[in-house]
Formats: sequence, structure tokens, C-alpha cells
Amino acid sequence: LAAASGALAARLRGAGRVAVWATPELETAVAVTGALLAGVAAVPLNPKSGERELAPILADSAPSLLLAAPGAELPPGVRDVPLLEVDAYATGTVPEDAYGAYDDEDPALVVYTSGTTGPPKGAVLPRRALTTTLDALADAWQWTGDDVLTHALPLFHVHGLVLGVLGPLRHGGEVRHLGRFGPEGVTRALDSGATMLFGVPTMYHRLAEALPGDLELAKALAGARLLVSGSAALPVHDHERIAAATGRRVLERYGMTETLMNTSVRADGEARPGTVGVPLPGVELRLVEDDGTEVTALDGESVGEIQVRGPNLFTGYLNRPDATAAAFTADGWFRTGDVAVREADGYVRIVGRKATDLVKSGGYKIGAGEIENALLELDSVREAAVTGEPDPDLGERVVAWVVPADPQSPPSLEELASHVARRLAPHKRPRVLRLLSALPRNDMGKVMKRSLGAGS
Ligand code: MCA
Ligand code: AMP
Repeated sequence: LAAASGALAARLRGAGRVAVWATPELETAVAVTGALLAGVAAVPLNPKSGERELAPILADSAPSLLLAAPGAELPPGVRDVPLLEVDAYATGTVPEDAYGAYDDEDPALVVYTSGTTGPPKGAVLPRRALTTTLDALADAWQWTGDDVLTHALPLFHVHGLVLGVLGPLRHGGEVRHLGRFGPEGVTRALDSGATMLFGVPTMYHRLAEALPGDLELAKALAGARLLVSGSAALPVHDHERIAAATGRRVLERYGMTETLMNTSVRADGEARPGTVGVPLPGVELRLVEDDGTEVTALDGESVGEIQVRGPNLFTGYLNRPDATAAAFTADGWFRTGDVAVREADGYVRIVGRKATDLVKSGGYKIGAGEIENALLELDSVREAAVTGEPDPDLGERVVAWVVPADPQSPPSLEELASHVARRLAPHKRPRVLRLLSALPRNDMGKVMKRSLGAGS
């Protein structure tokens, strides 16, 4: 890896920002490591991005190069960016000054994340945020170079890329990416030396479903040192099913693209179902009511928005000072939008989310606004509202509420789903269609999503 990413780094010096076509392959790890060594910010792109999604990201981040595996199938939208094929077997050396030449505040990654409205925003993650969060996790999880991590997470988000690839590298360990998630791959990896498994709750749900008929999987999970879930809430039912079948409890940790990791159950702590543990070293966390009052009670009942402060935070949204300013309080706390209570021993329990315009499906954050805009492009759609509703597999599923242009021939779910999958990305497609004659609106004309069943 040092040889391959060292060779790449030599070509990237001074390149400005570079985009990475983040397929779940070796080349993505080499590309991101090479960019880090060259002191160049990397912008990981979802290789399943839709035609509408890539243009704003490329316009906003203005990469000077696109790094991709040889032979990658690139859509027309990215072909204007000069391509550099990554040679995962190149031989070079790590630039001599690589470990001392950069400022901790220099951007390492720009990760795009959906907001409630408009196109995704690029969260600028400085080098210091990455190192801080990974070192805090090493402390919480007793994560060392002896660990072998396995996972099947996408490499264009923080979970799979920062925790799942840069984590093992920072600690001098190993990662085995499964390429595609499935109980067989997980069993094989854990049986052949992997010590840790990272996944989103959908993956643990699928493991819980497979467990009753799969003794090999149960044995493999029982033998792991750590099973860690994050990106969304792990349902208590799945947590308990896995514990019952394997004797192992899944540890939950809570993070966000903008903040990296905030809390975790510690490896030597109690993995209490439905809780995300305690603040990680260096992270300040408070709960705040709508009127700004801090919730100090550790009673498991008093709710407030989670706000965090610490060296794990991003520096801001690229080219969006307005959105950056809105995300922080006057005294520098980041507003997560997540709503939680704290238990007597300080354990955080997330109970909901402030926004009704965000859906967490399969661990992906999806903005309702961008899907609504995509649906409104269809002639068959007069009005559209998007909400999330509970789903046993995905956590939440995307629901499209549509007022058809012609009630006699309304659009089909398939029509809407394939349009959204093409324009945005397949994981953003509606899974349910509900037809209405009008959307419920308040006096201001705003759609009342809570009366459509959205929100917690
Ligand atoms: C189905 N497919 C379609 C359509 N219908 N494609 C196009 N048009 C359609 N109409 C295809 C999909 O592309 C996919 O293809 C396959 O059908 C199945 O799709 P789907 O059911 O959507 O997903 P899945 O394959 O079952 O995925 C479940 C998953 C995935 C593996 C759990 O949701 C996932 O990887 N989630 C991880 C999200 C994540 O990493 N989030 C981290 C962000 P094909 O099978 O070929 O792909 S949060 C974060 O980073 C913070 C910091 C944190 O705290 O962690
Ligand atoms: P993203 O913006 O895609 O990075 O997603 C961050 C969001 O995922 C957080 O604001 C939470 O709503 C959610 N999240 C992450 N980890 C957990 C967890 N362990 N339990 C509940 N929600 C989580």
C-alpha cells in the first residue's frame, strides 16, 4: 500500500482537490491514501450516483482529477474531469516529508451529505478530525494493530471509508472488504481471522434473520472480538436476537458525517440495547431544549437535541458559509438534529430526529427535498411529498405521497422508483407510493409532513 499510494502521491502533489470514484475495491484505498500522503483533499463519489446528483457535486468541489480503478464504467457526467487511473500495484515511495508537511487543519476529505432541501452539501473534514476520531475509537474499543476488520460498507461515506479503511491503517491493522454484504461473506471472513465486524443496522438485521438456520454464522459471530453497529439505530429486537443466538452483544456507536464519531459503547462497557454509549474522549456533548435550555437530568426521560463540540468536528460545508453558520450555535456547538435522553450513568439513548425532511434508509441519509424535486420532473406528478416510515429491514423506507396530474392514470411506483434511481441514486428510490387528491398544507402553504405520519 505504501508503495502504491506513494507512487500516486508523487503525481498528486499540488493537484488541488481530487475526486475518487469510490468503488469497493483496492484502488479506492490507494487513491484516498495517496491523496492523504500528497496533502490533497479527496472527494469520494458514489459510483451509483444518478445523473442529476453528480453535476452539482463536481461543480461545487471542482476536482482537478478523477481517480478511478482501471476500466471503471464512468457515466457521461464525470467524463469532463481529467481521469487518472489508479495503479494499485505501482511501486513508489512515500514522500519523505509526508508525515510532517501538513497542517492538522488542512482538509483531508470532502464528504457530500444530504440536507433537507437542495443538493447535498460537502462536509470538509480536516486531517485532525480523522486522527482524533480514530484515536478515540482505538481507546473505546481497544482497537489495535492486531485487529483484522471486515465489512461490506460503501467507501464513499464516513462509516466505510474513515472507520472502515483509514481506521485499520491508522492502527496498523488489516481490513478485508467483502465487496458485497451477505451472511456467507461475513462467516468466511470471521472464520479466517477477522476480529471485528462493522455494519449498518440493516446488515445486522439480515444477520439476525439468517441466524436461526445458520449455525456457522452463529459460531463465526460468537468468535468475533467486536461487532459494531452504526449509522442508524439498531432495533432492540435485532440486538436481542443476535445476543440470544451468539452470546455476543453488538456495540453501538453514534456519529455523523459532519462530526465523525461522538459516542460509543466501550469495549469494556455494557452494550445496553437501544443506547449509543457515552461521549468519546475529547467530545463534549449536551442536550438542549428548543428554547435553548440545557437538559441536565440523567433520568432517561428528559429529551433534548444533541449538540457536540470537539476536535472530531468538520470545519464547515464547502462554499456554504450560510449552511455552516446555521449548523452551529453562537458558542460553537454543532446542532446534530438528533433528539436524545441520557440515562443515570450518562449513556445516551437517541429517541428521534428534529427534521421531518430527512429519511435514514439502510443507513443512508436521504433528503426529502431532492427526491420531491426529482418526482416533480415527471409529467404524471402534480404534487409530491416524501417522508420516511418504519421498515424492519431498512430502518426507514422512502414513501412518496403523490397528487397525480391525471387521477385517471396515476404514475406507478415502478415509474417513480426508476426515475429517482436514475436521476439520484438507487438507494433514494421510493419503496411505497401513496396517491392523494391533495397534500395537507398549513395556512402558509407548507406541507404538514407530520400529518402524513412523518417524524418520531
Ligand atoms: C433495485 N435496484 C435498483 C432498482 N431497484 N436499481 C435501479 N433502479 C431500481 N428501480 C438495485 C439496487 O441498485 C441494488 O443493486 C439492488 O437492487 C438492491 O438494492 P437495495 O435494496 O436498495 O439495497 P441493498 O443492496 O439491499 O442494500 C442494503 C445495504 C445498503 C447493503 C444495507 O443500504 C448499504 O450499503 N448501506 C450502507 C449505508 C452507509 O454506509 N451509510 C453510512 C452513512 P446492487 O445489488 O447491484 O447494488 S452514515 C455515516 O457515515 C455516519 C458517519 C455514521 O454514523 O456511520
Ligand atoms: P450521516 O449524516 O449520513 O452521516 O448520518 C448521521 C446520522 O445518522 C445521525 O445524525 C443520526 O441520526 C444517525 N445515526 C448514526 N449512528 C446512529 C446510531 N448508532 N443510532 C441512531 N442513529 C444514528
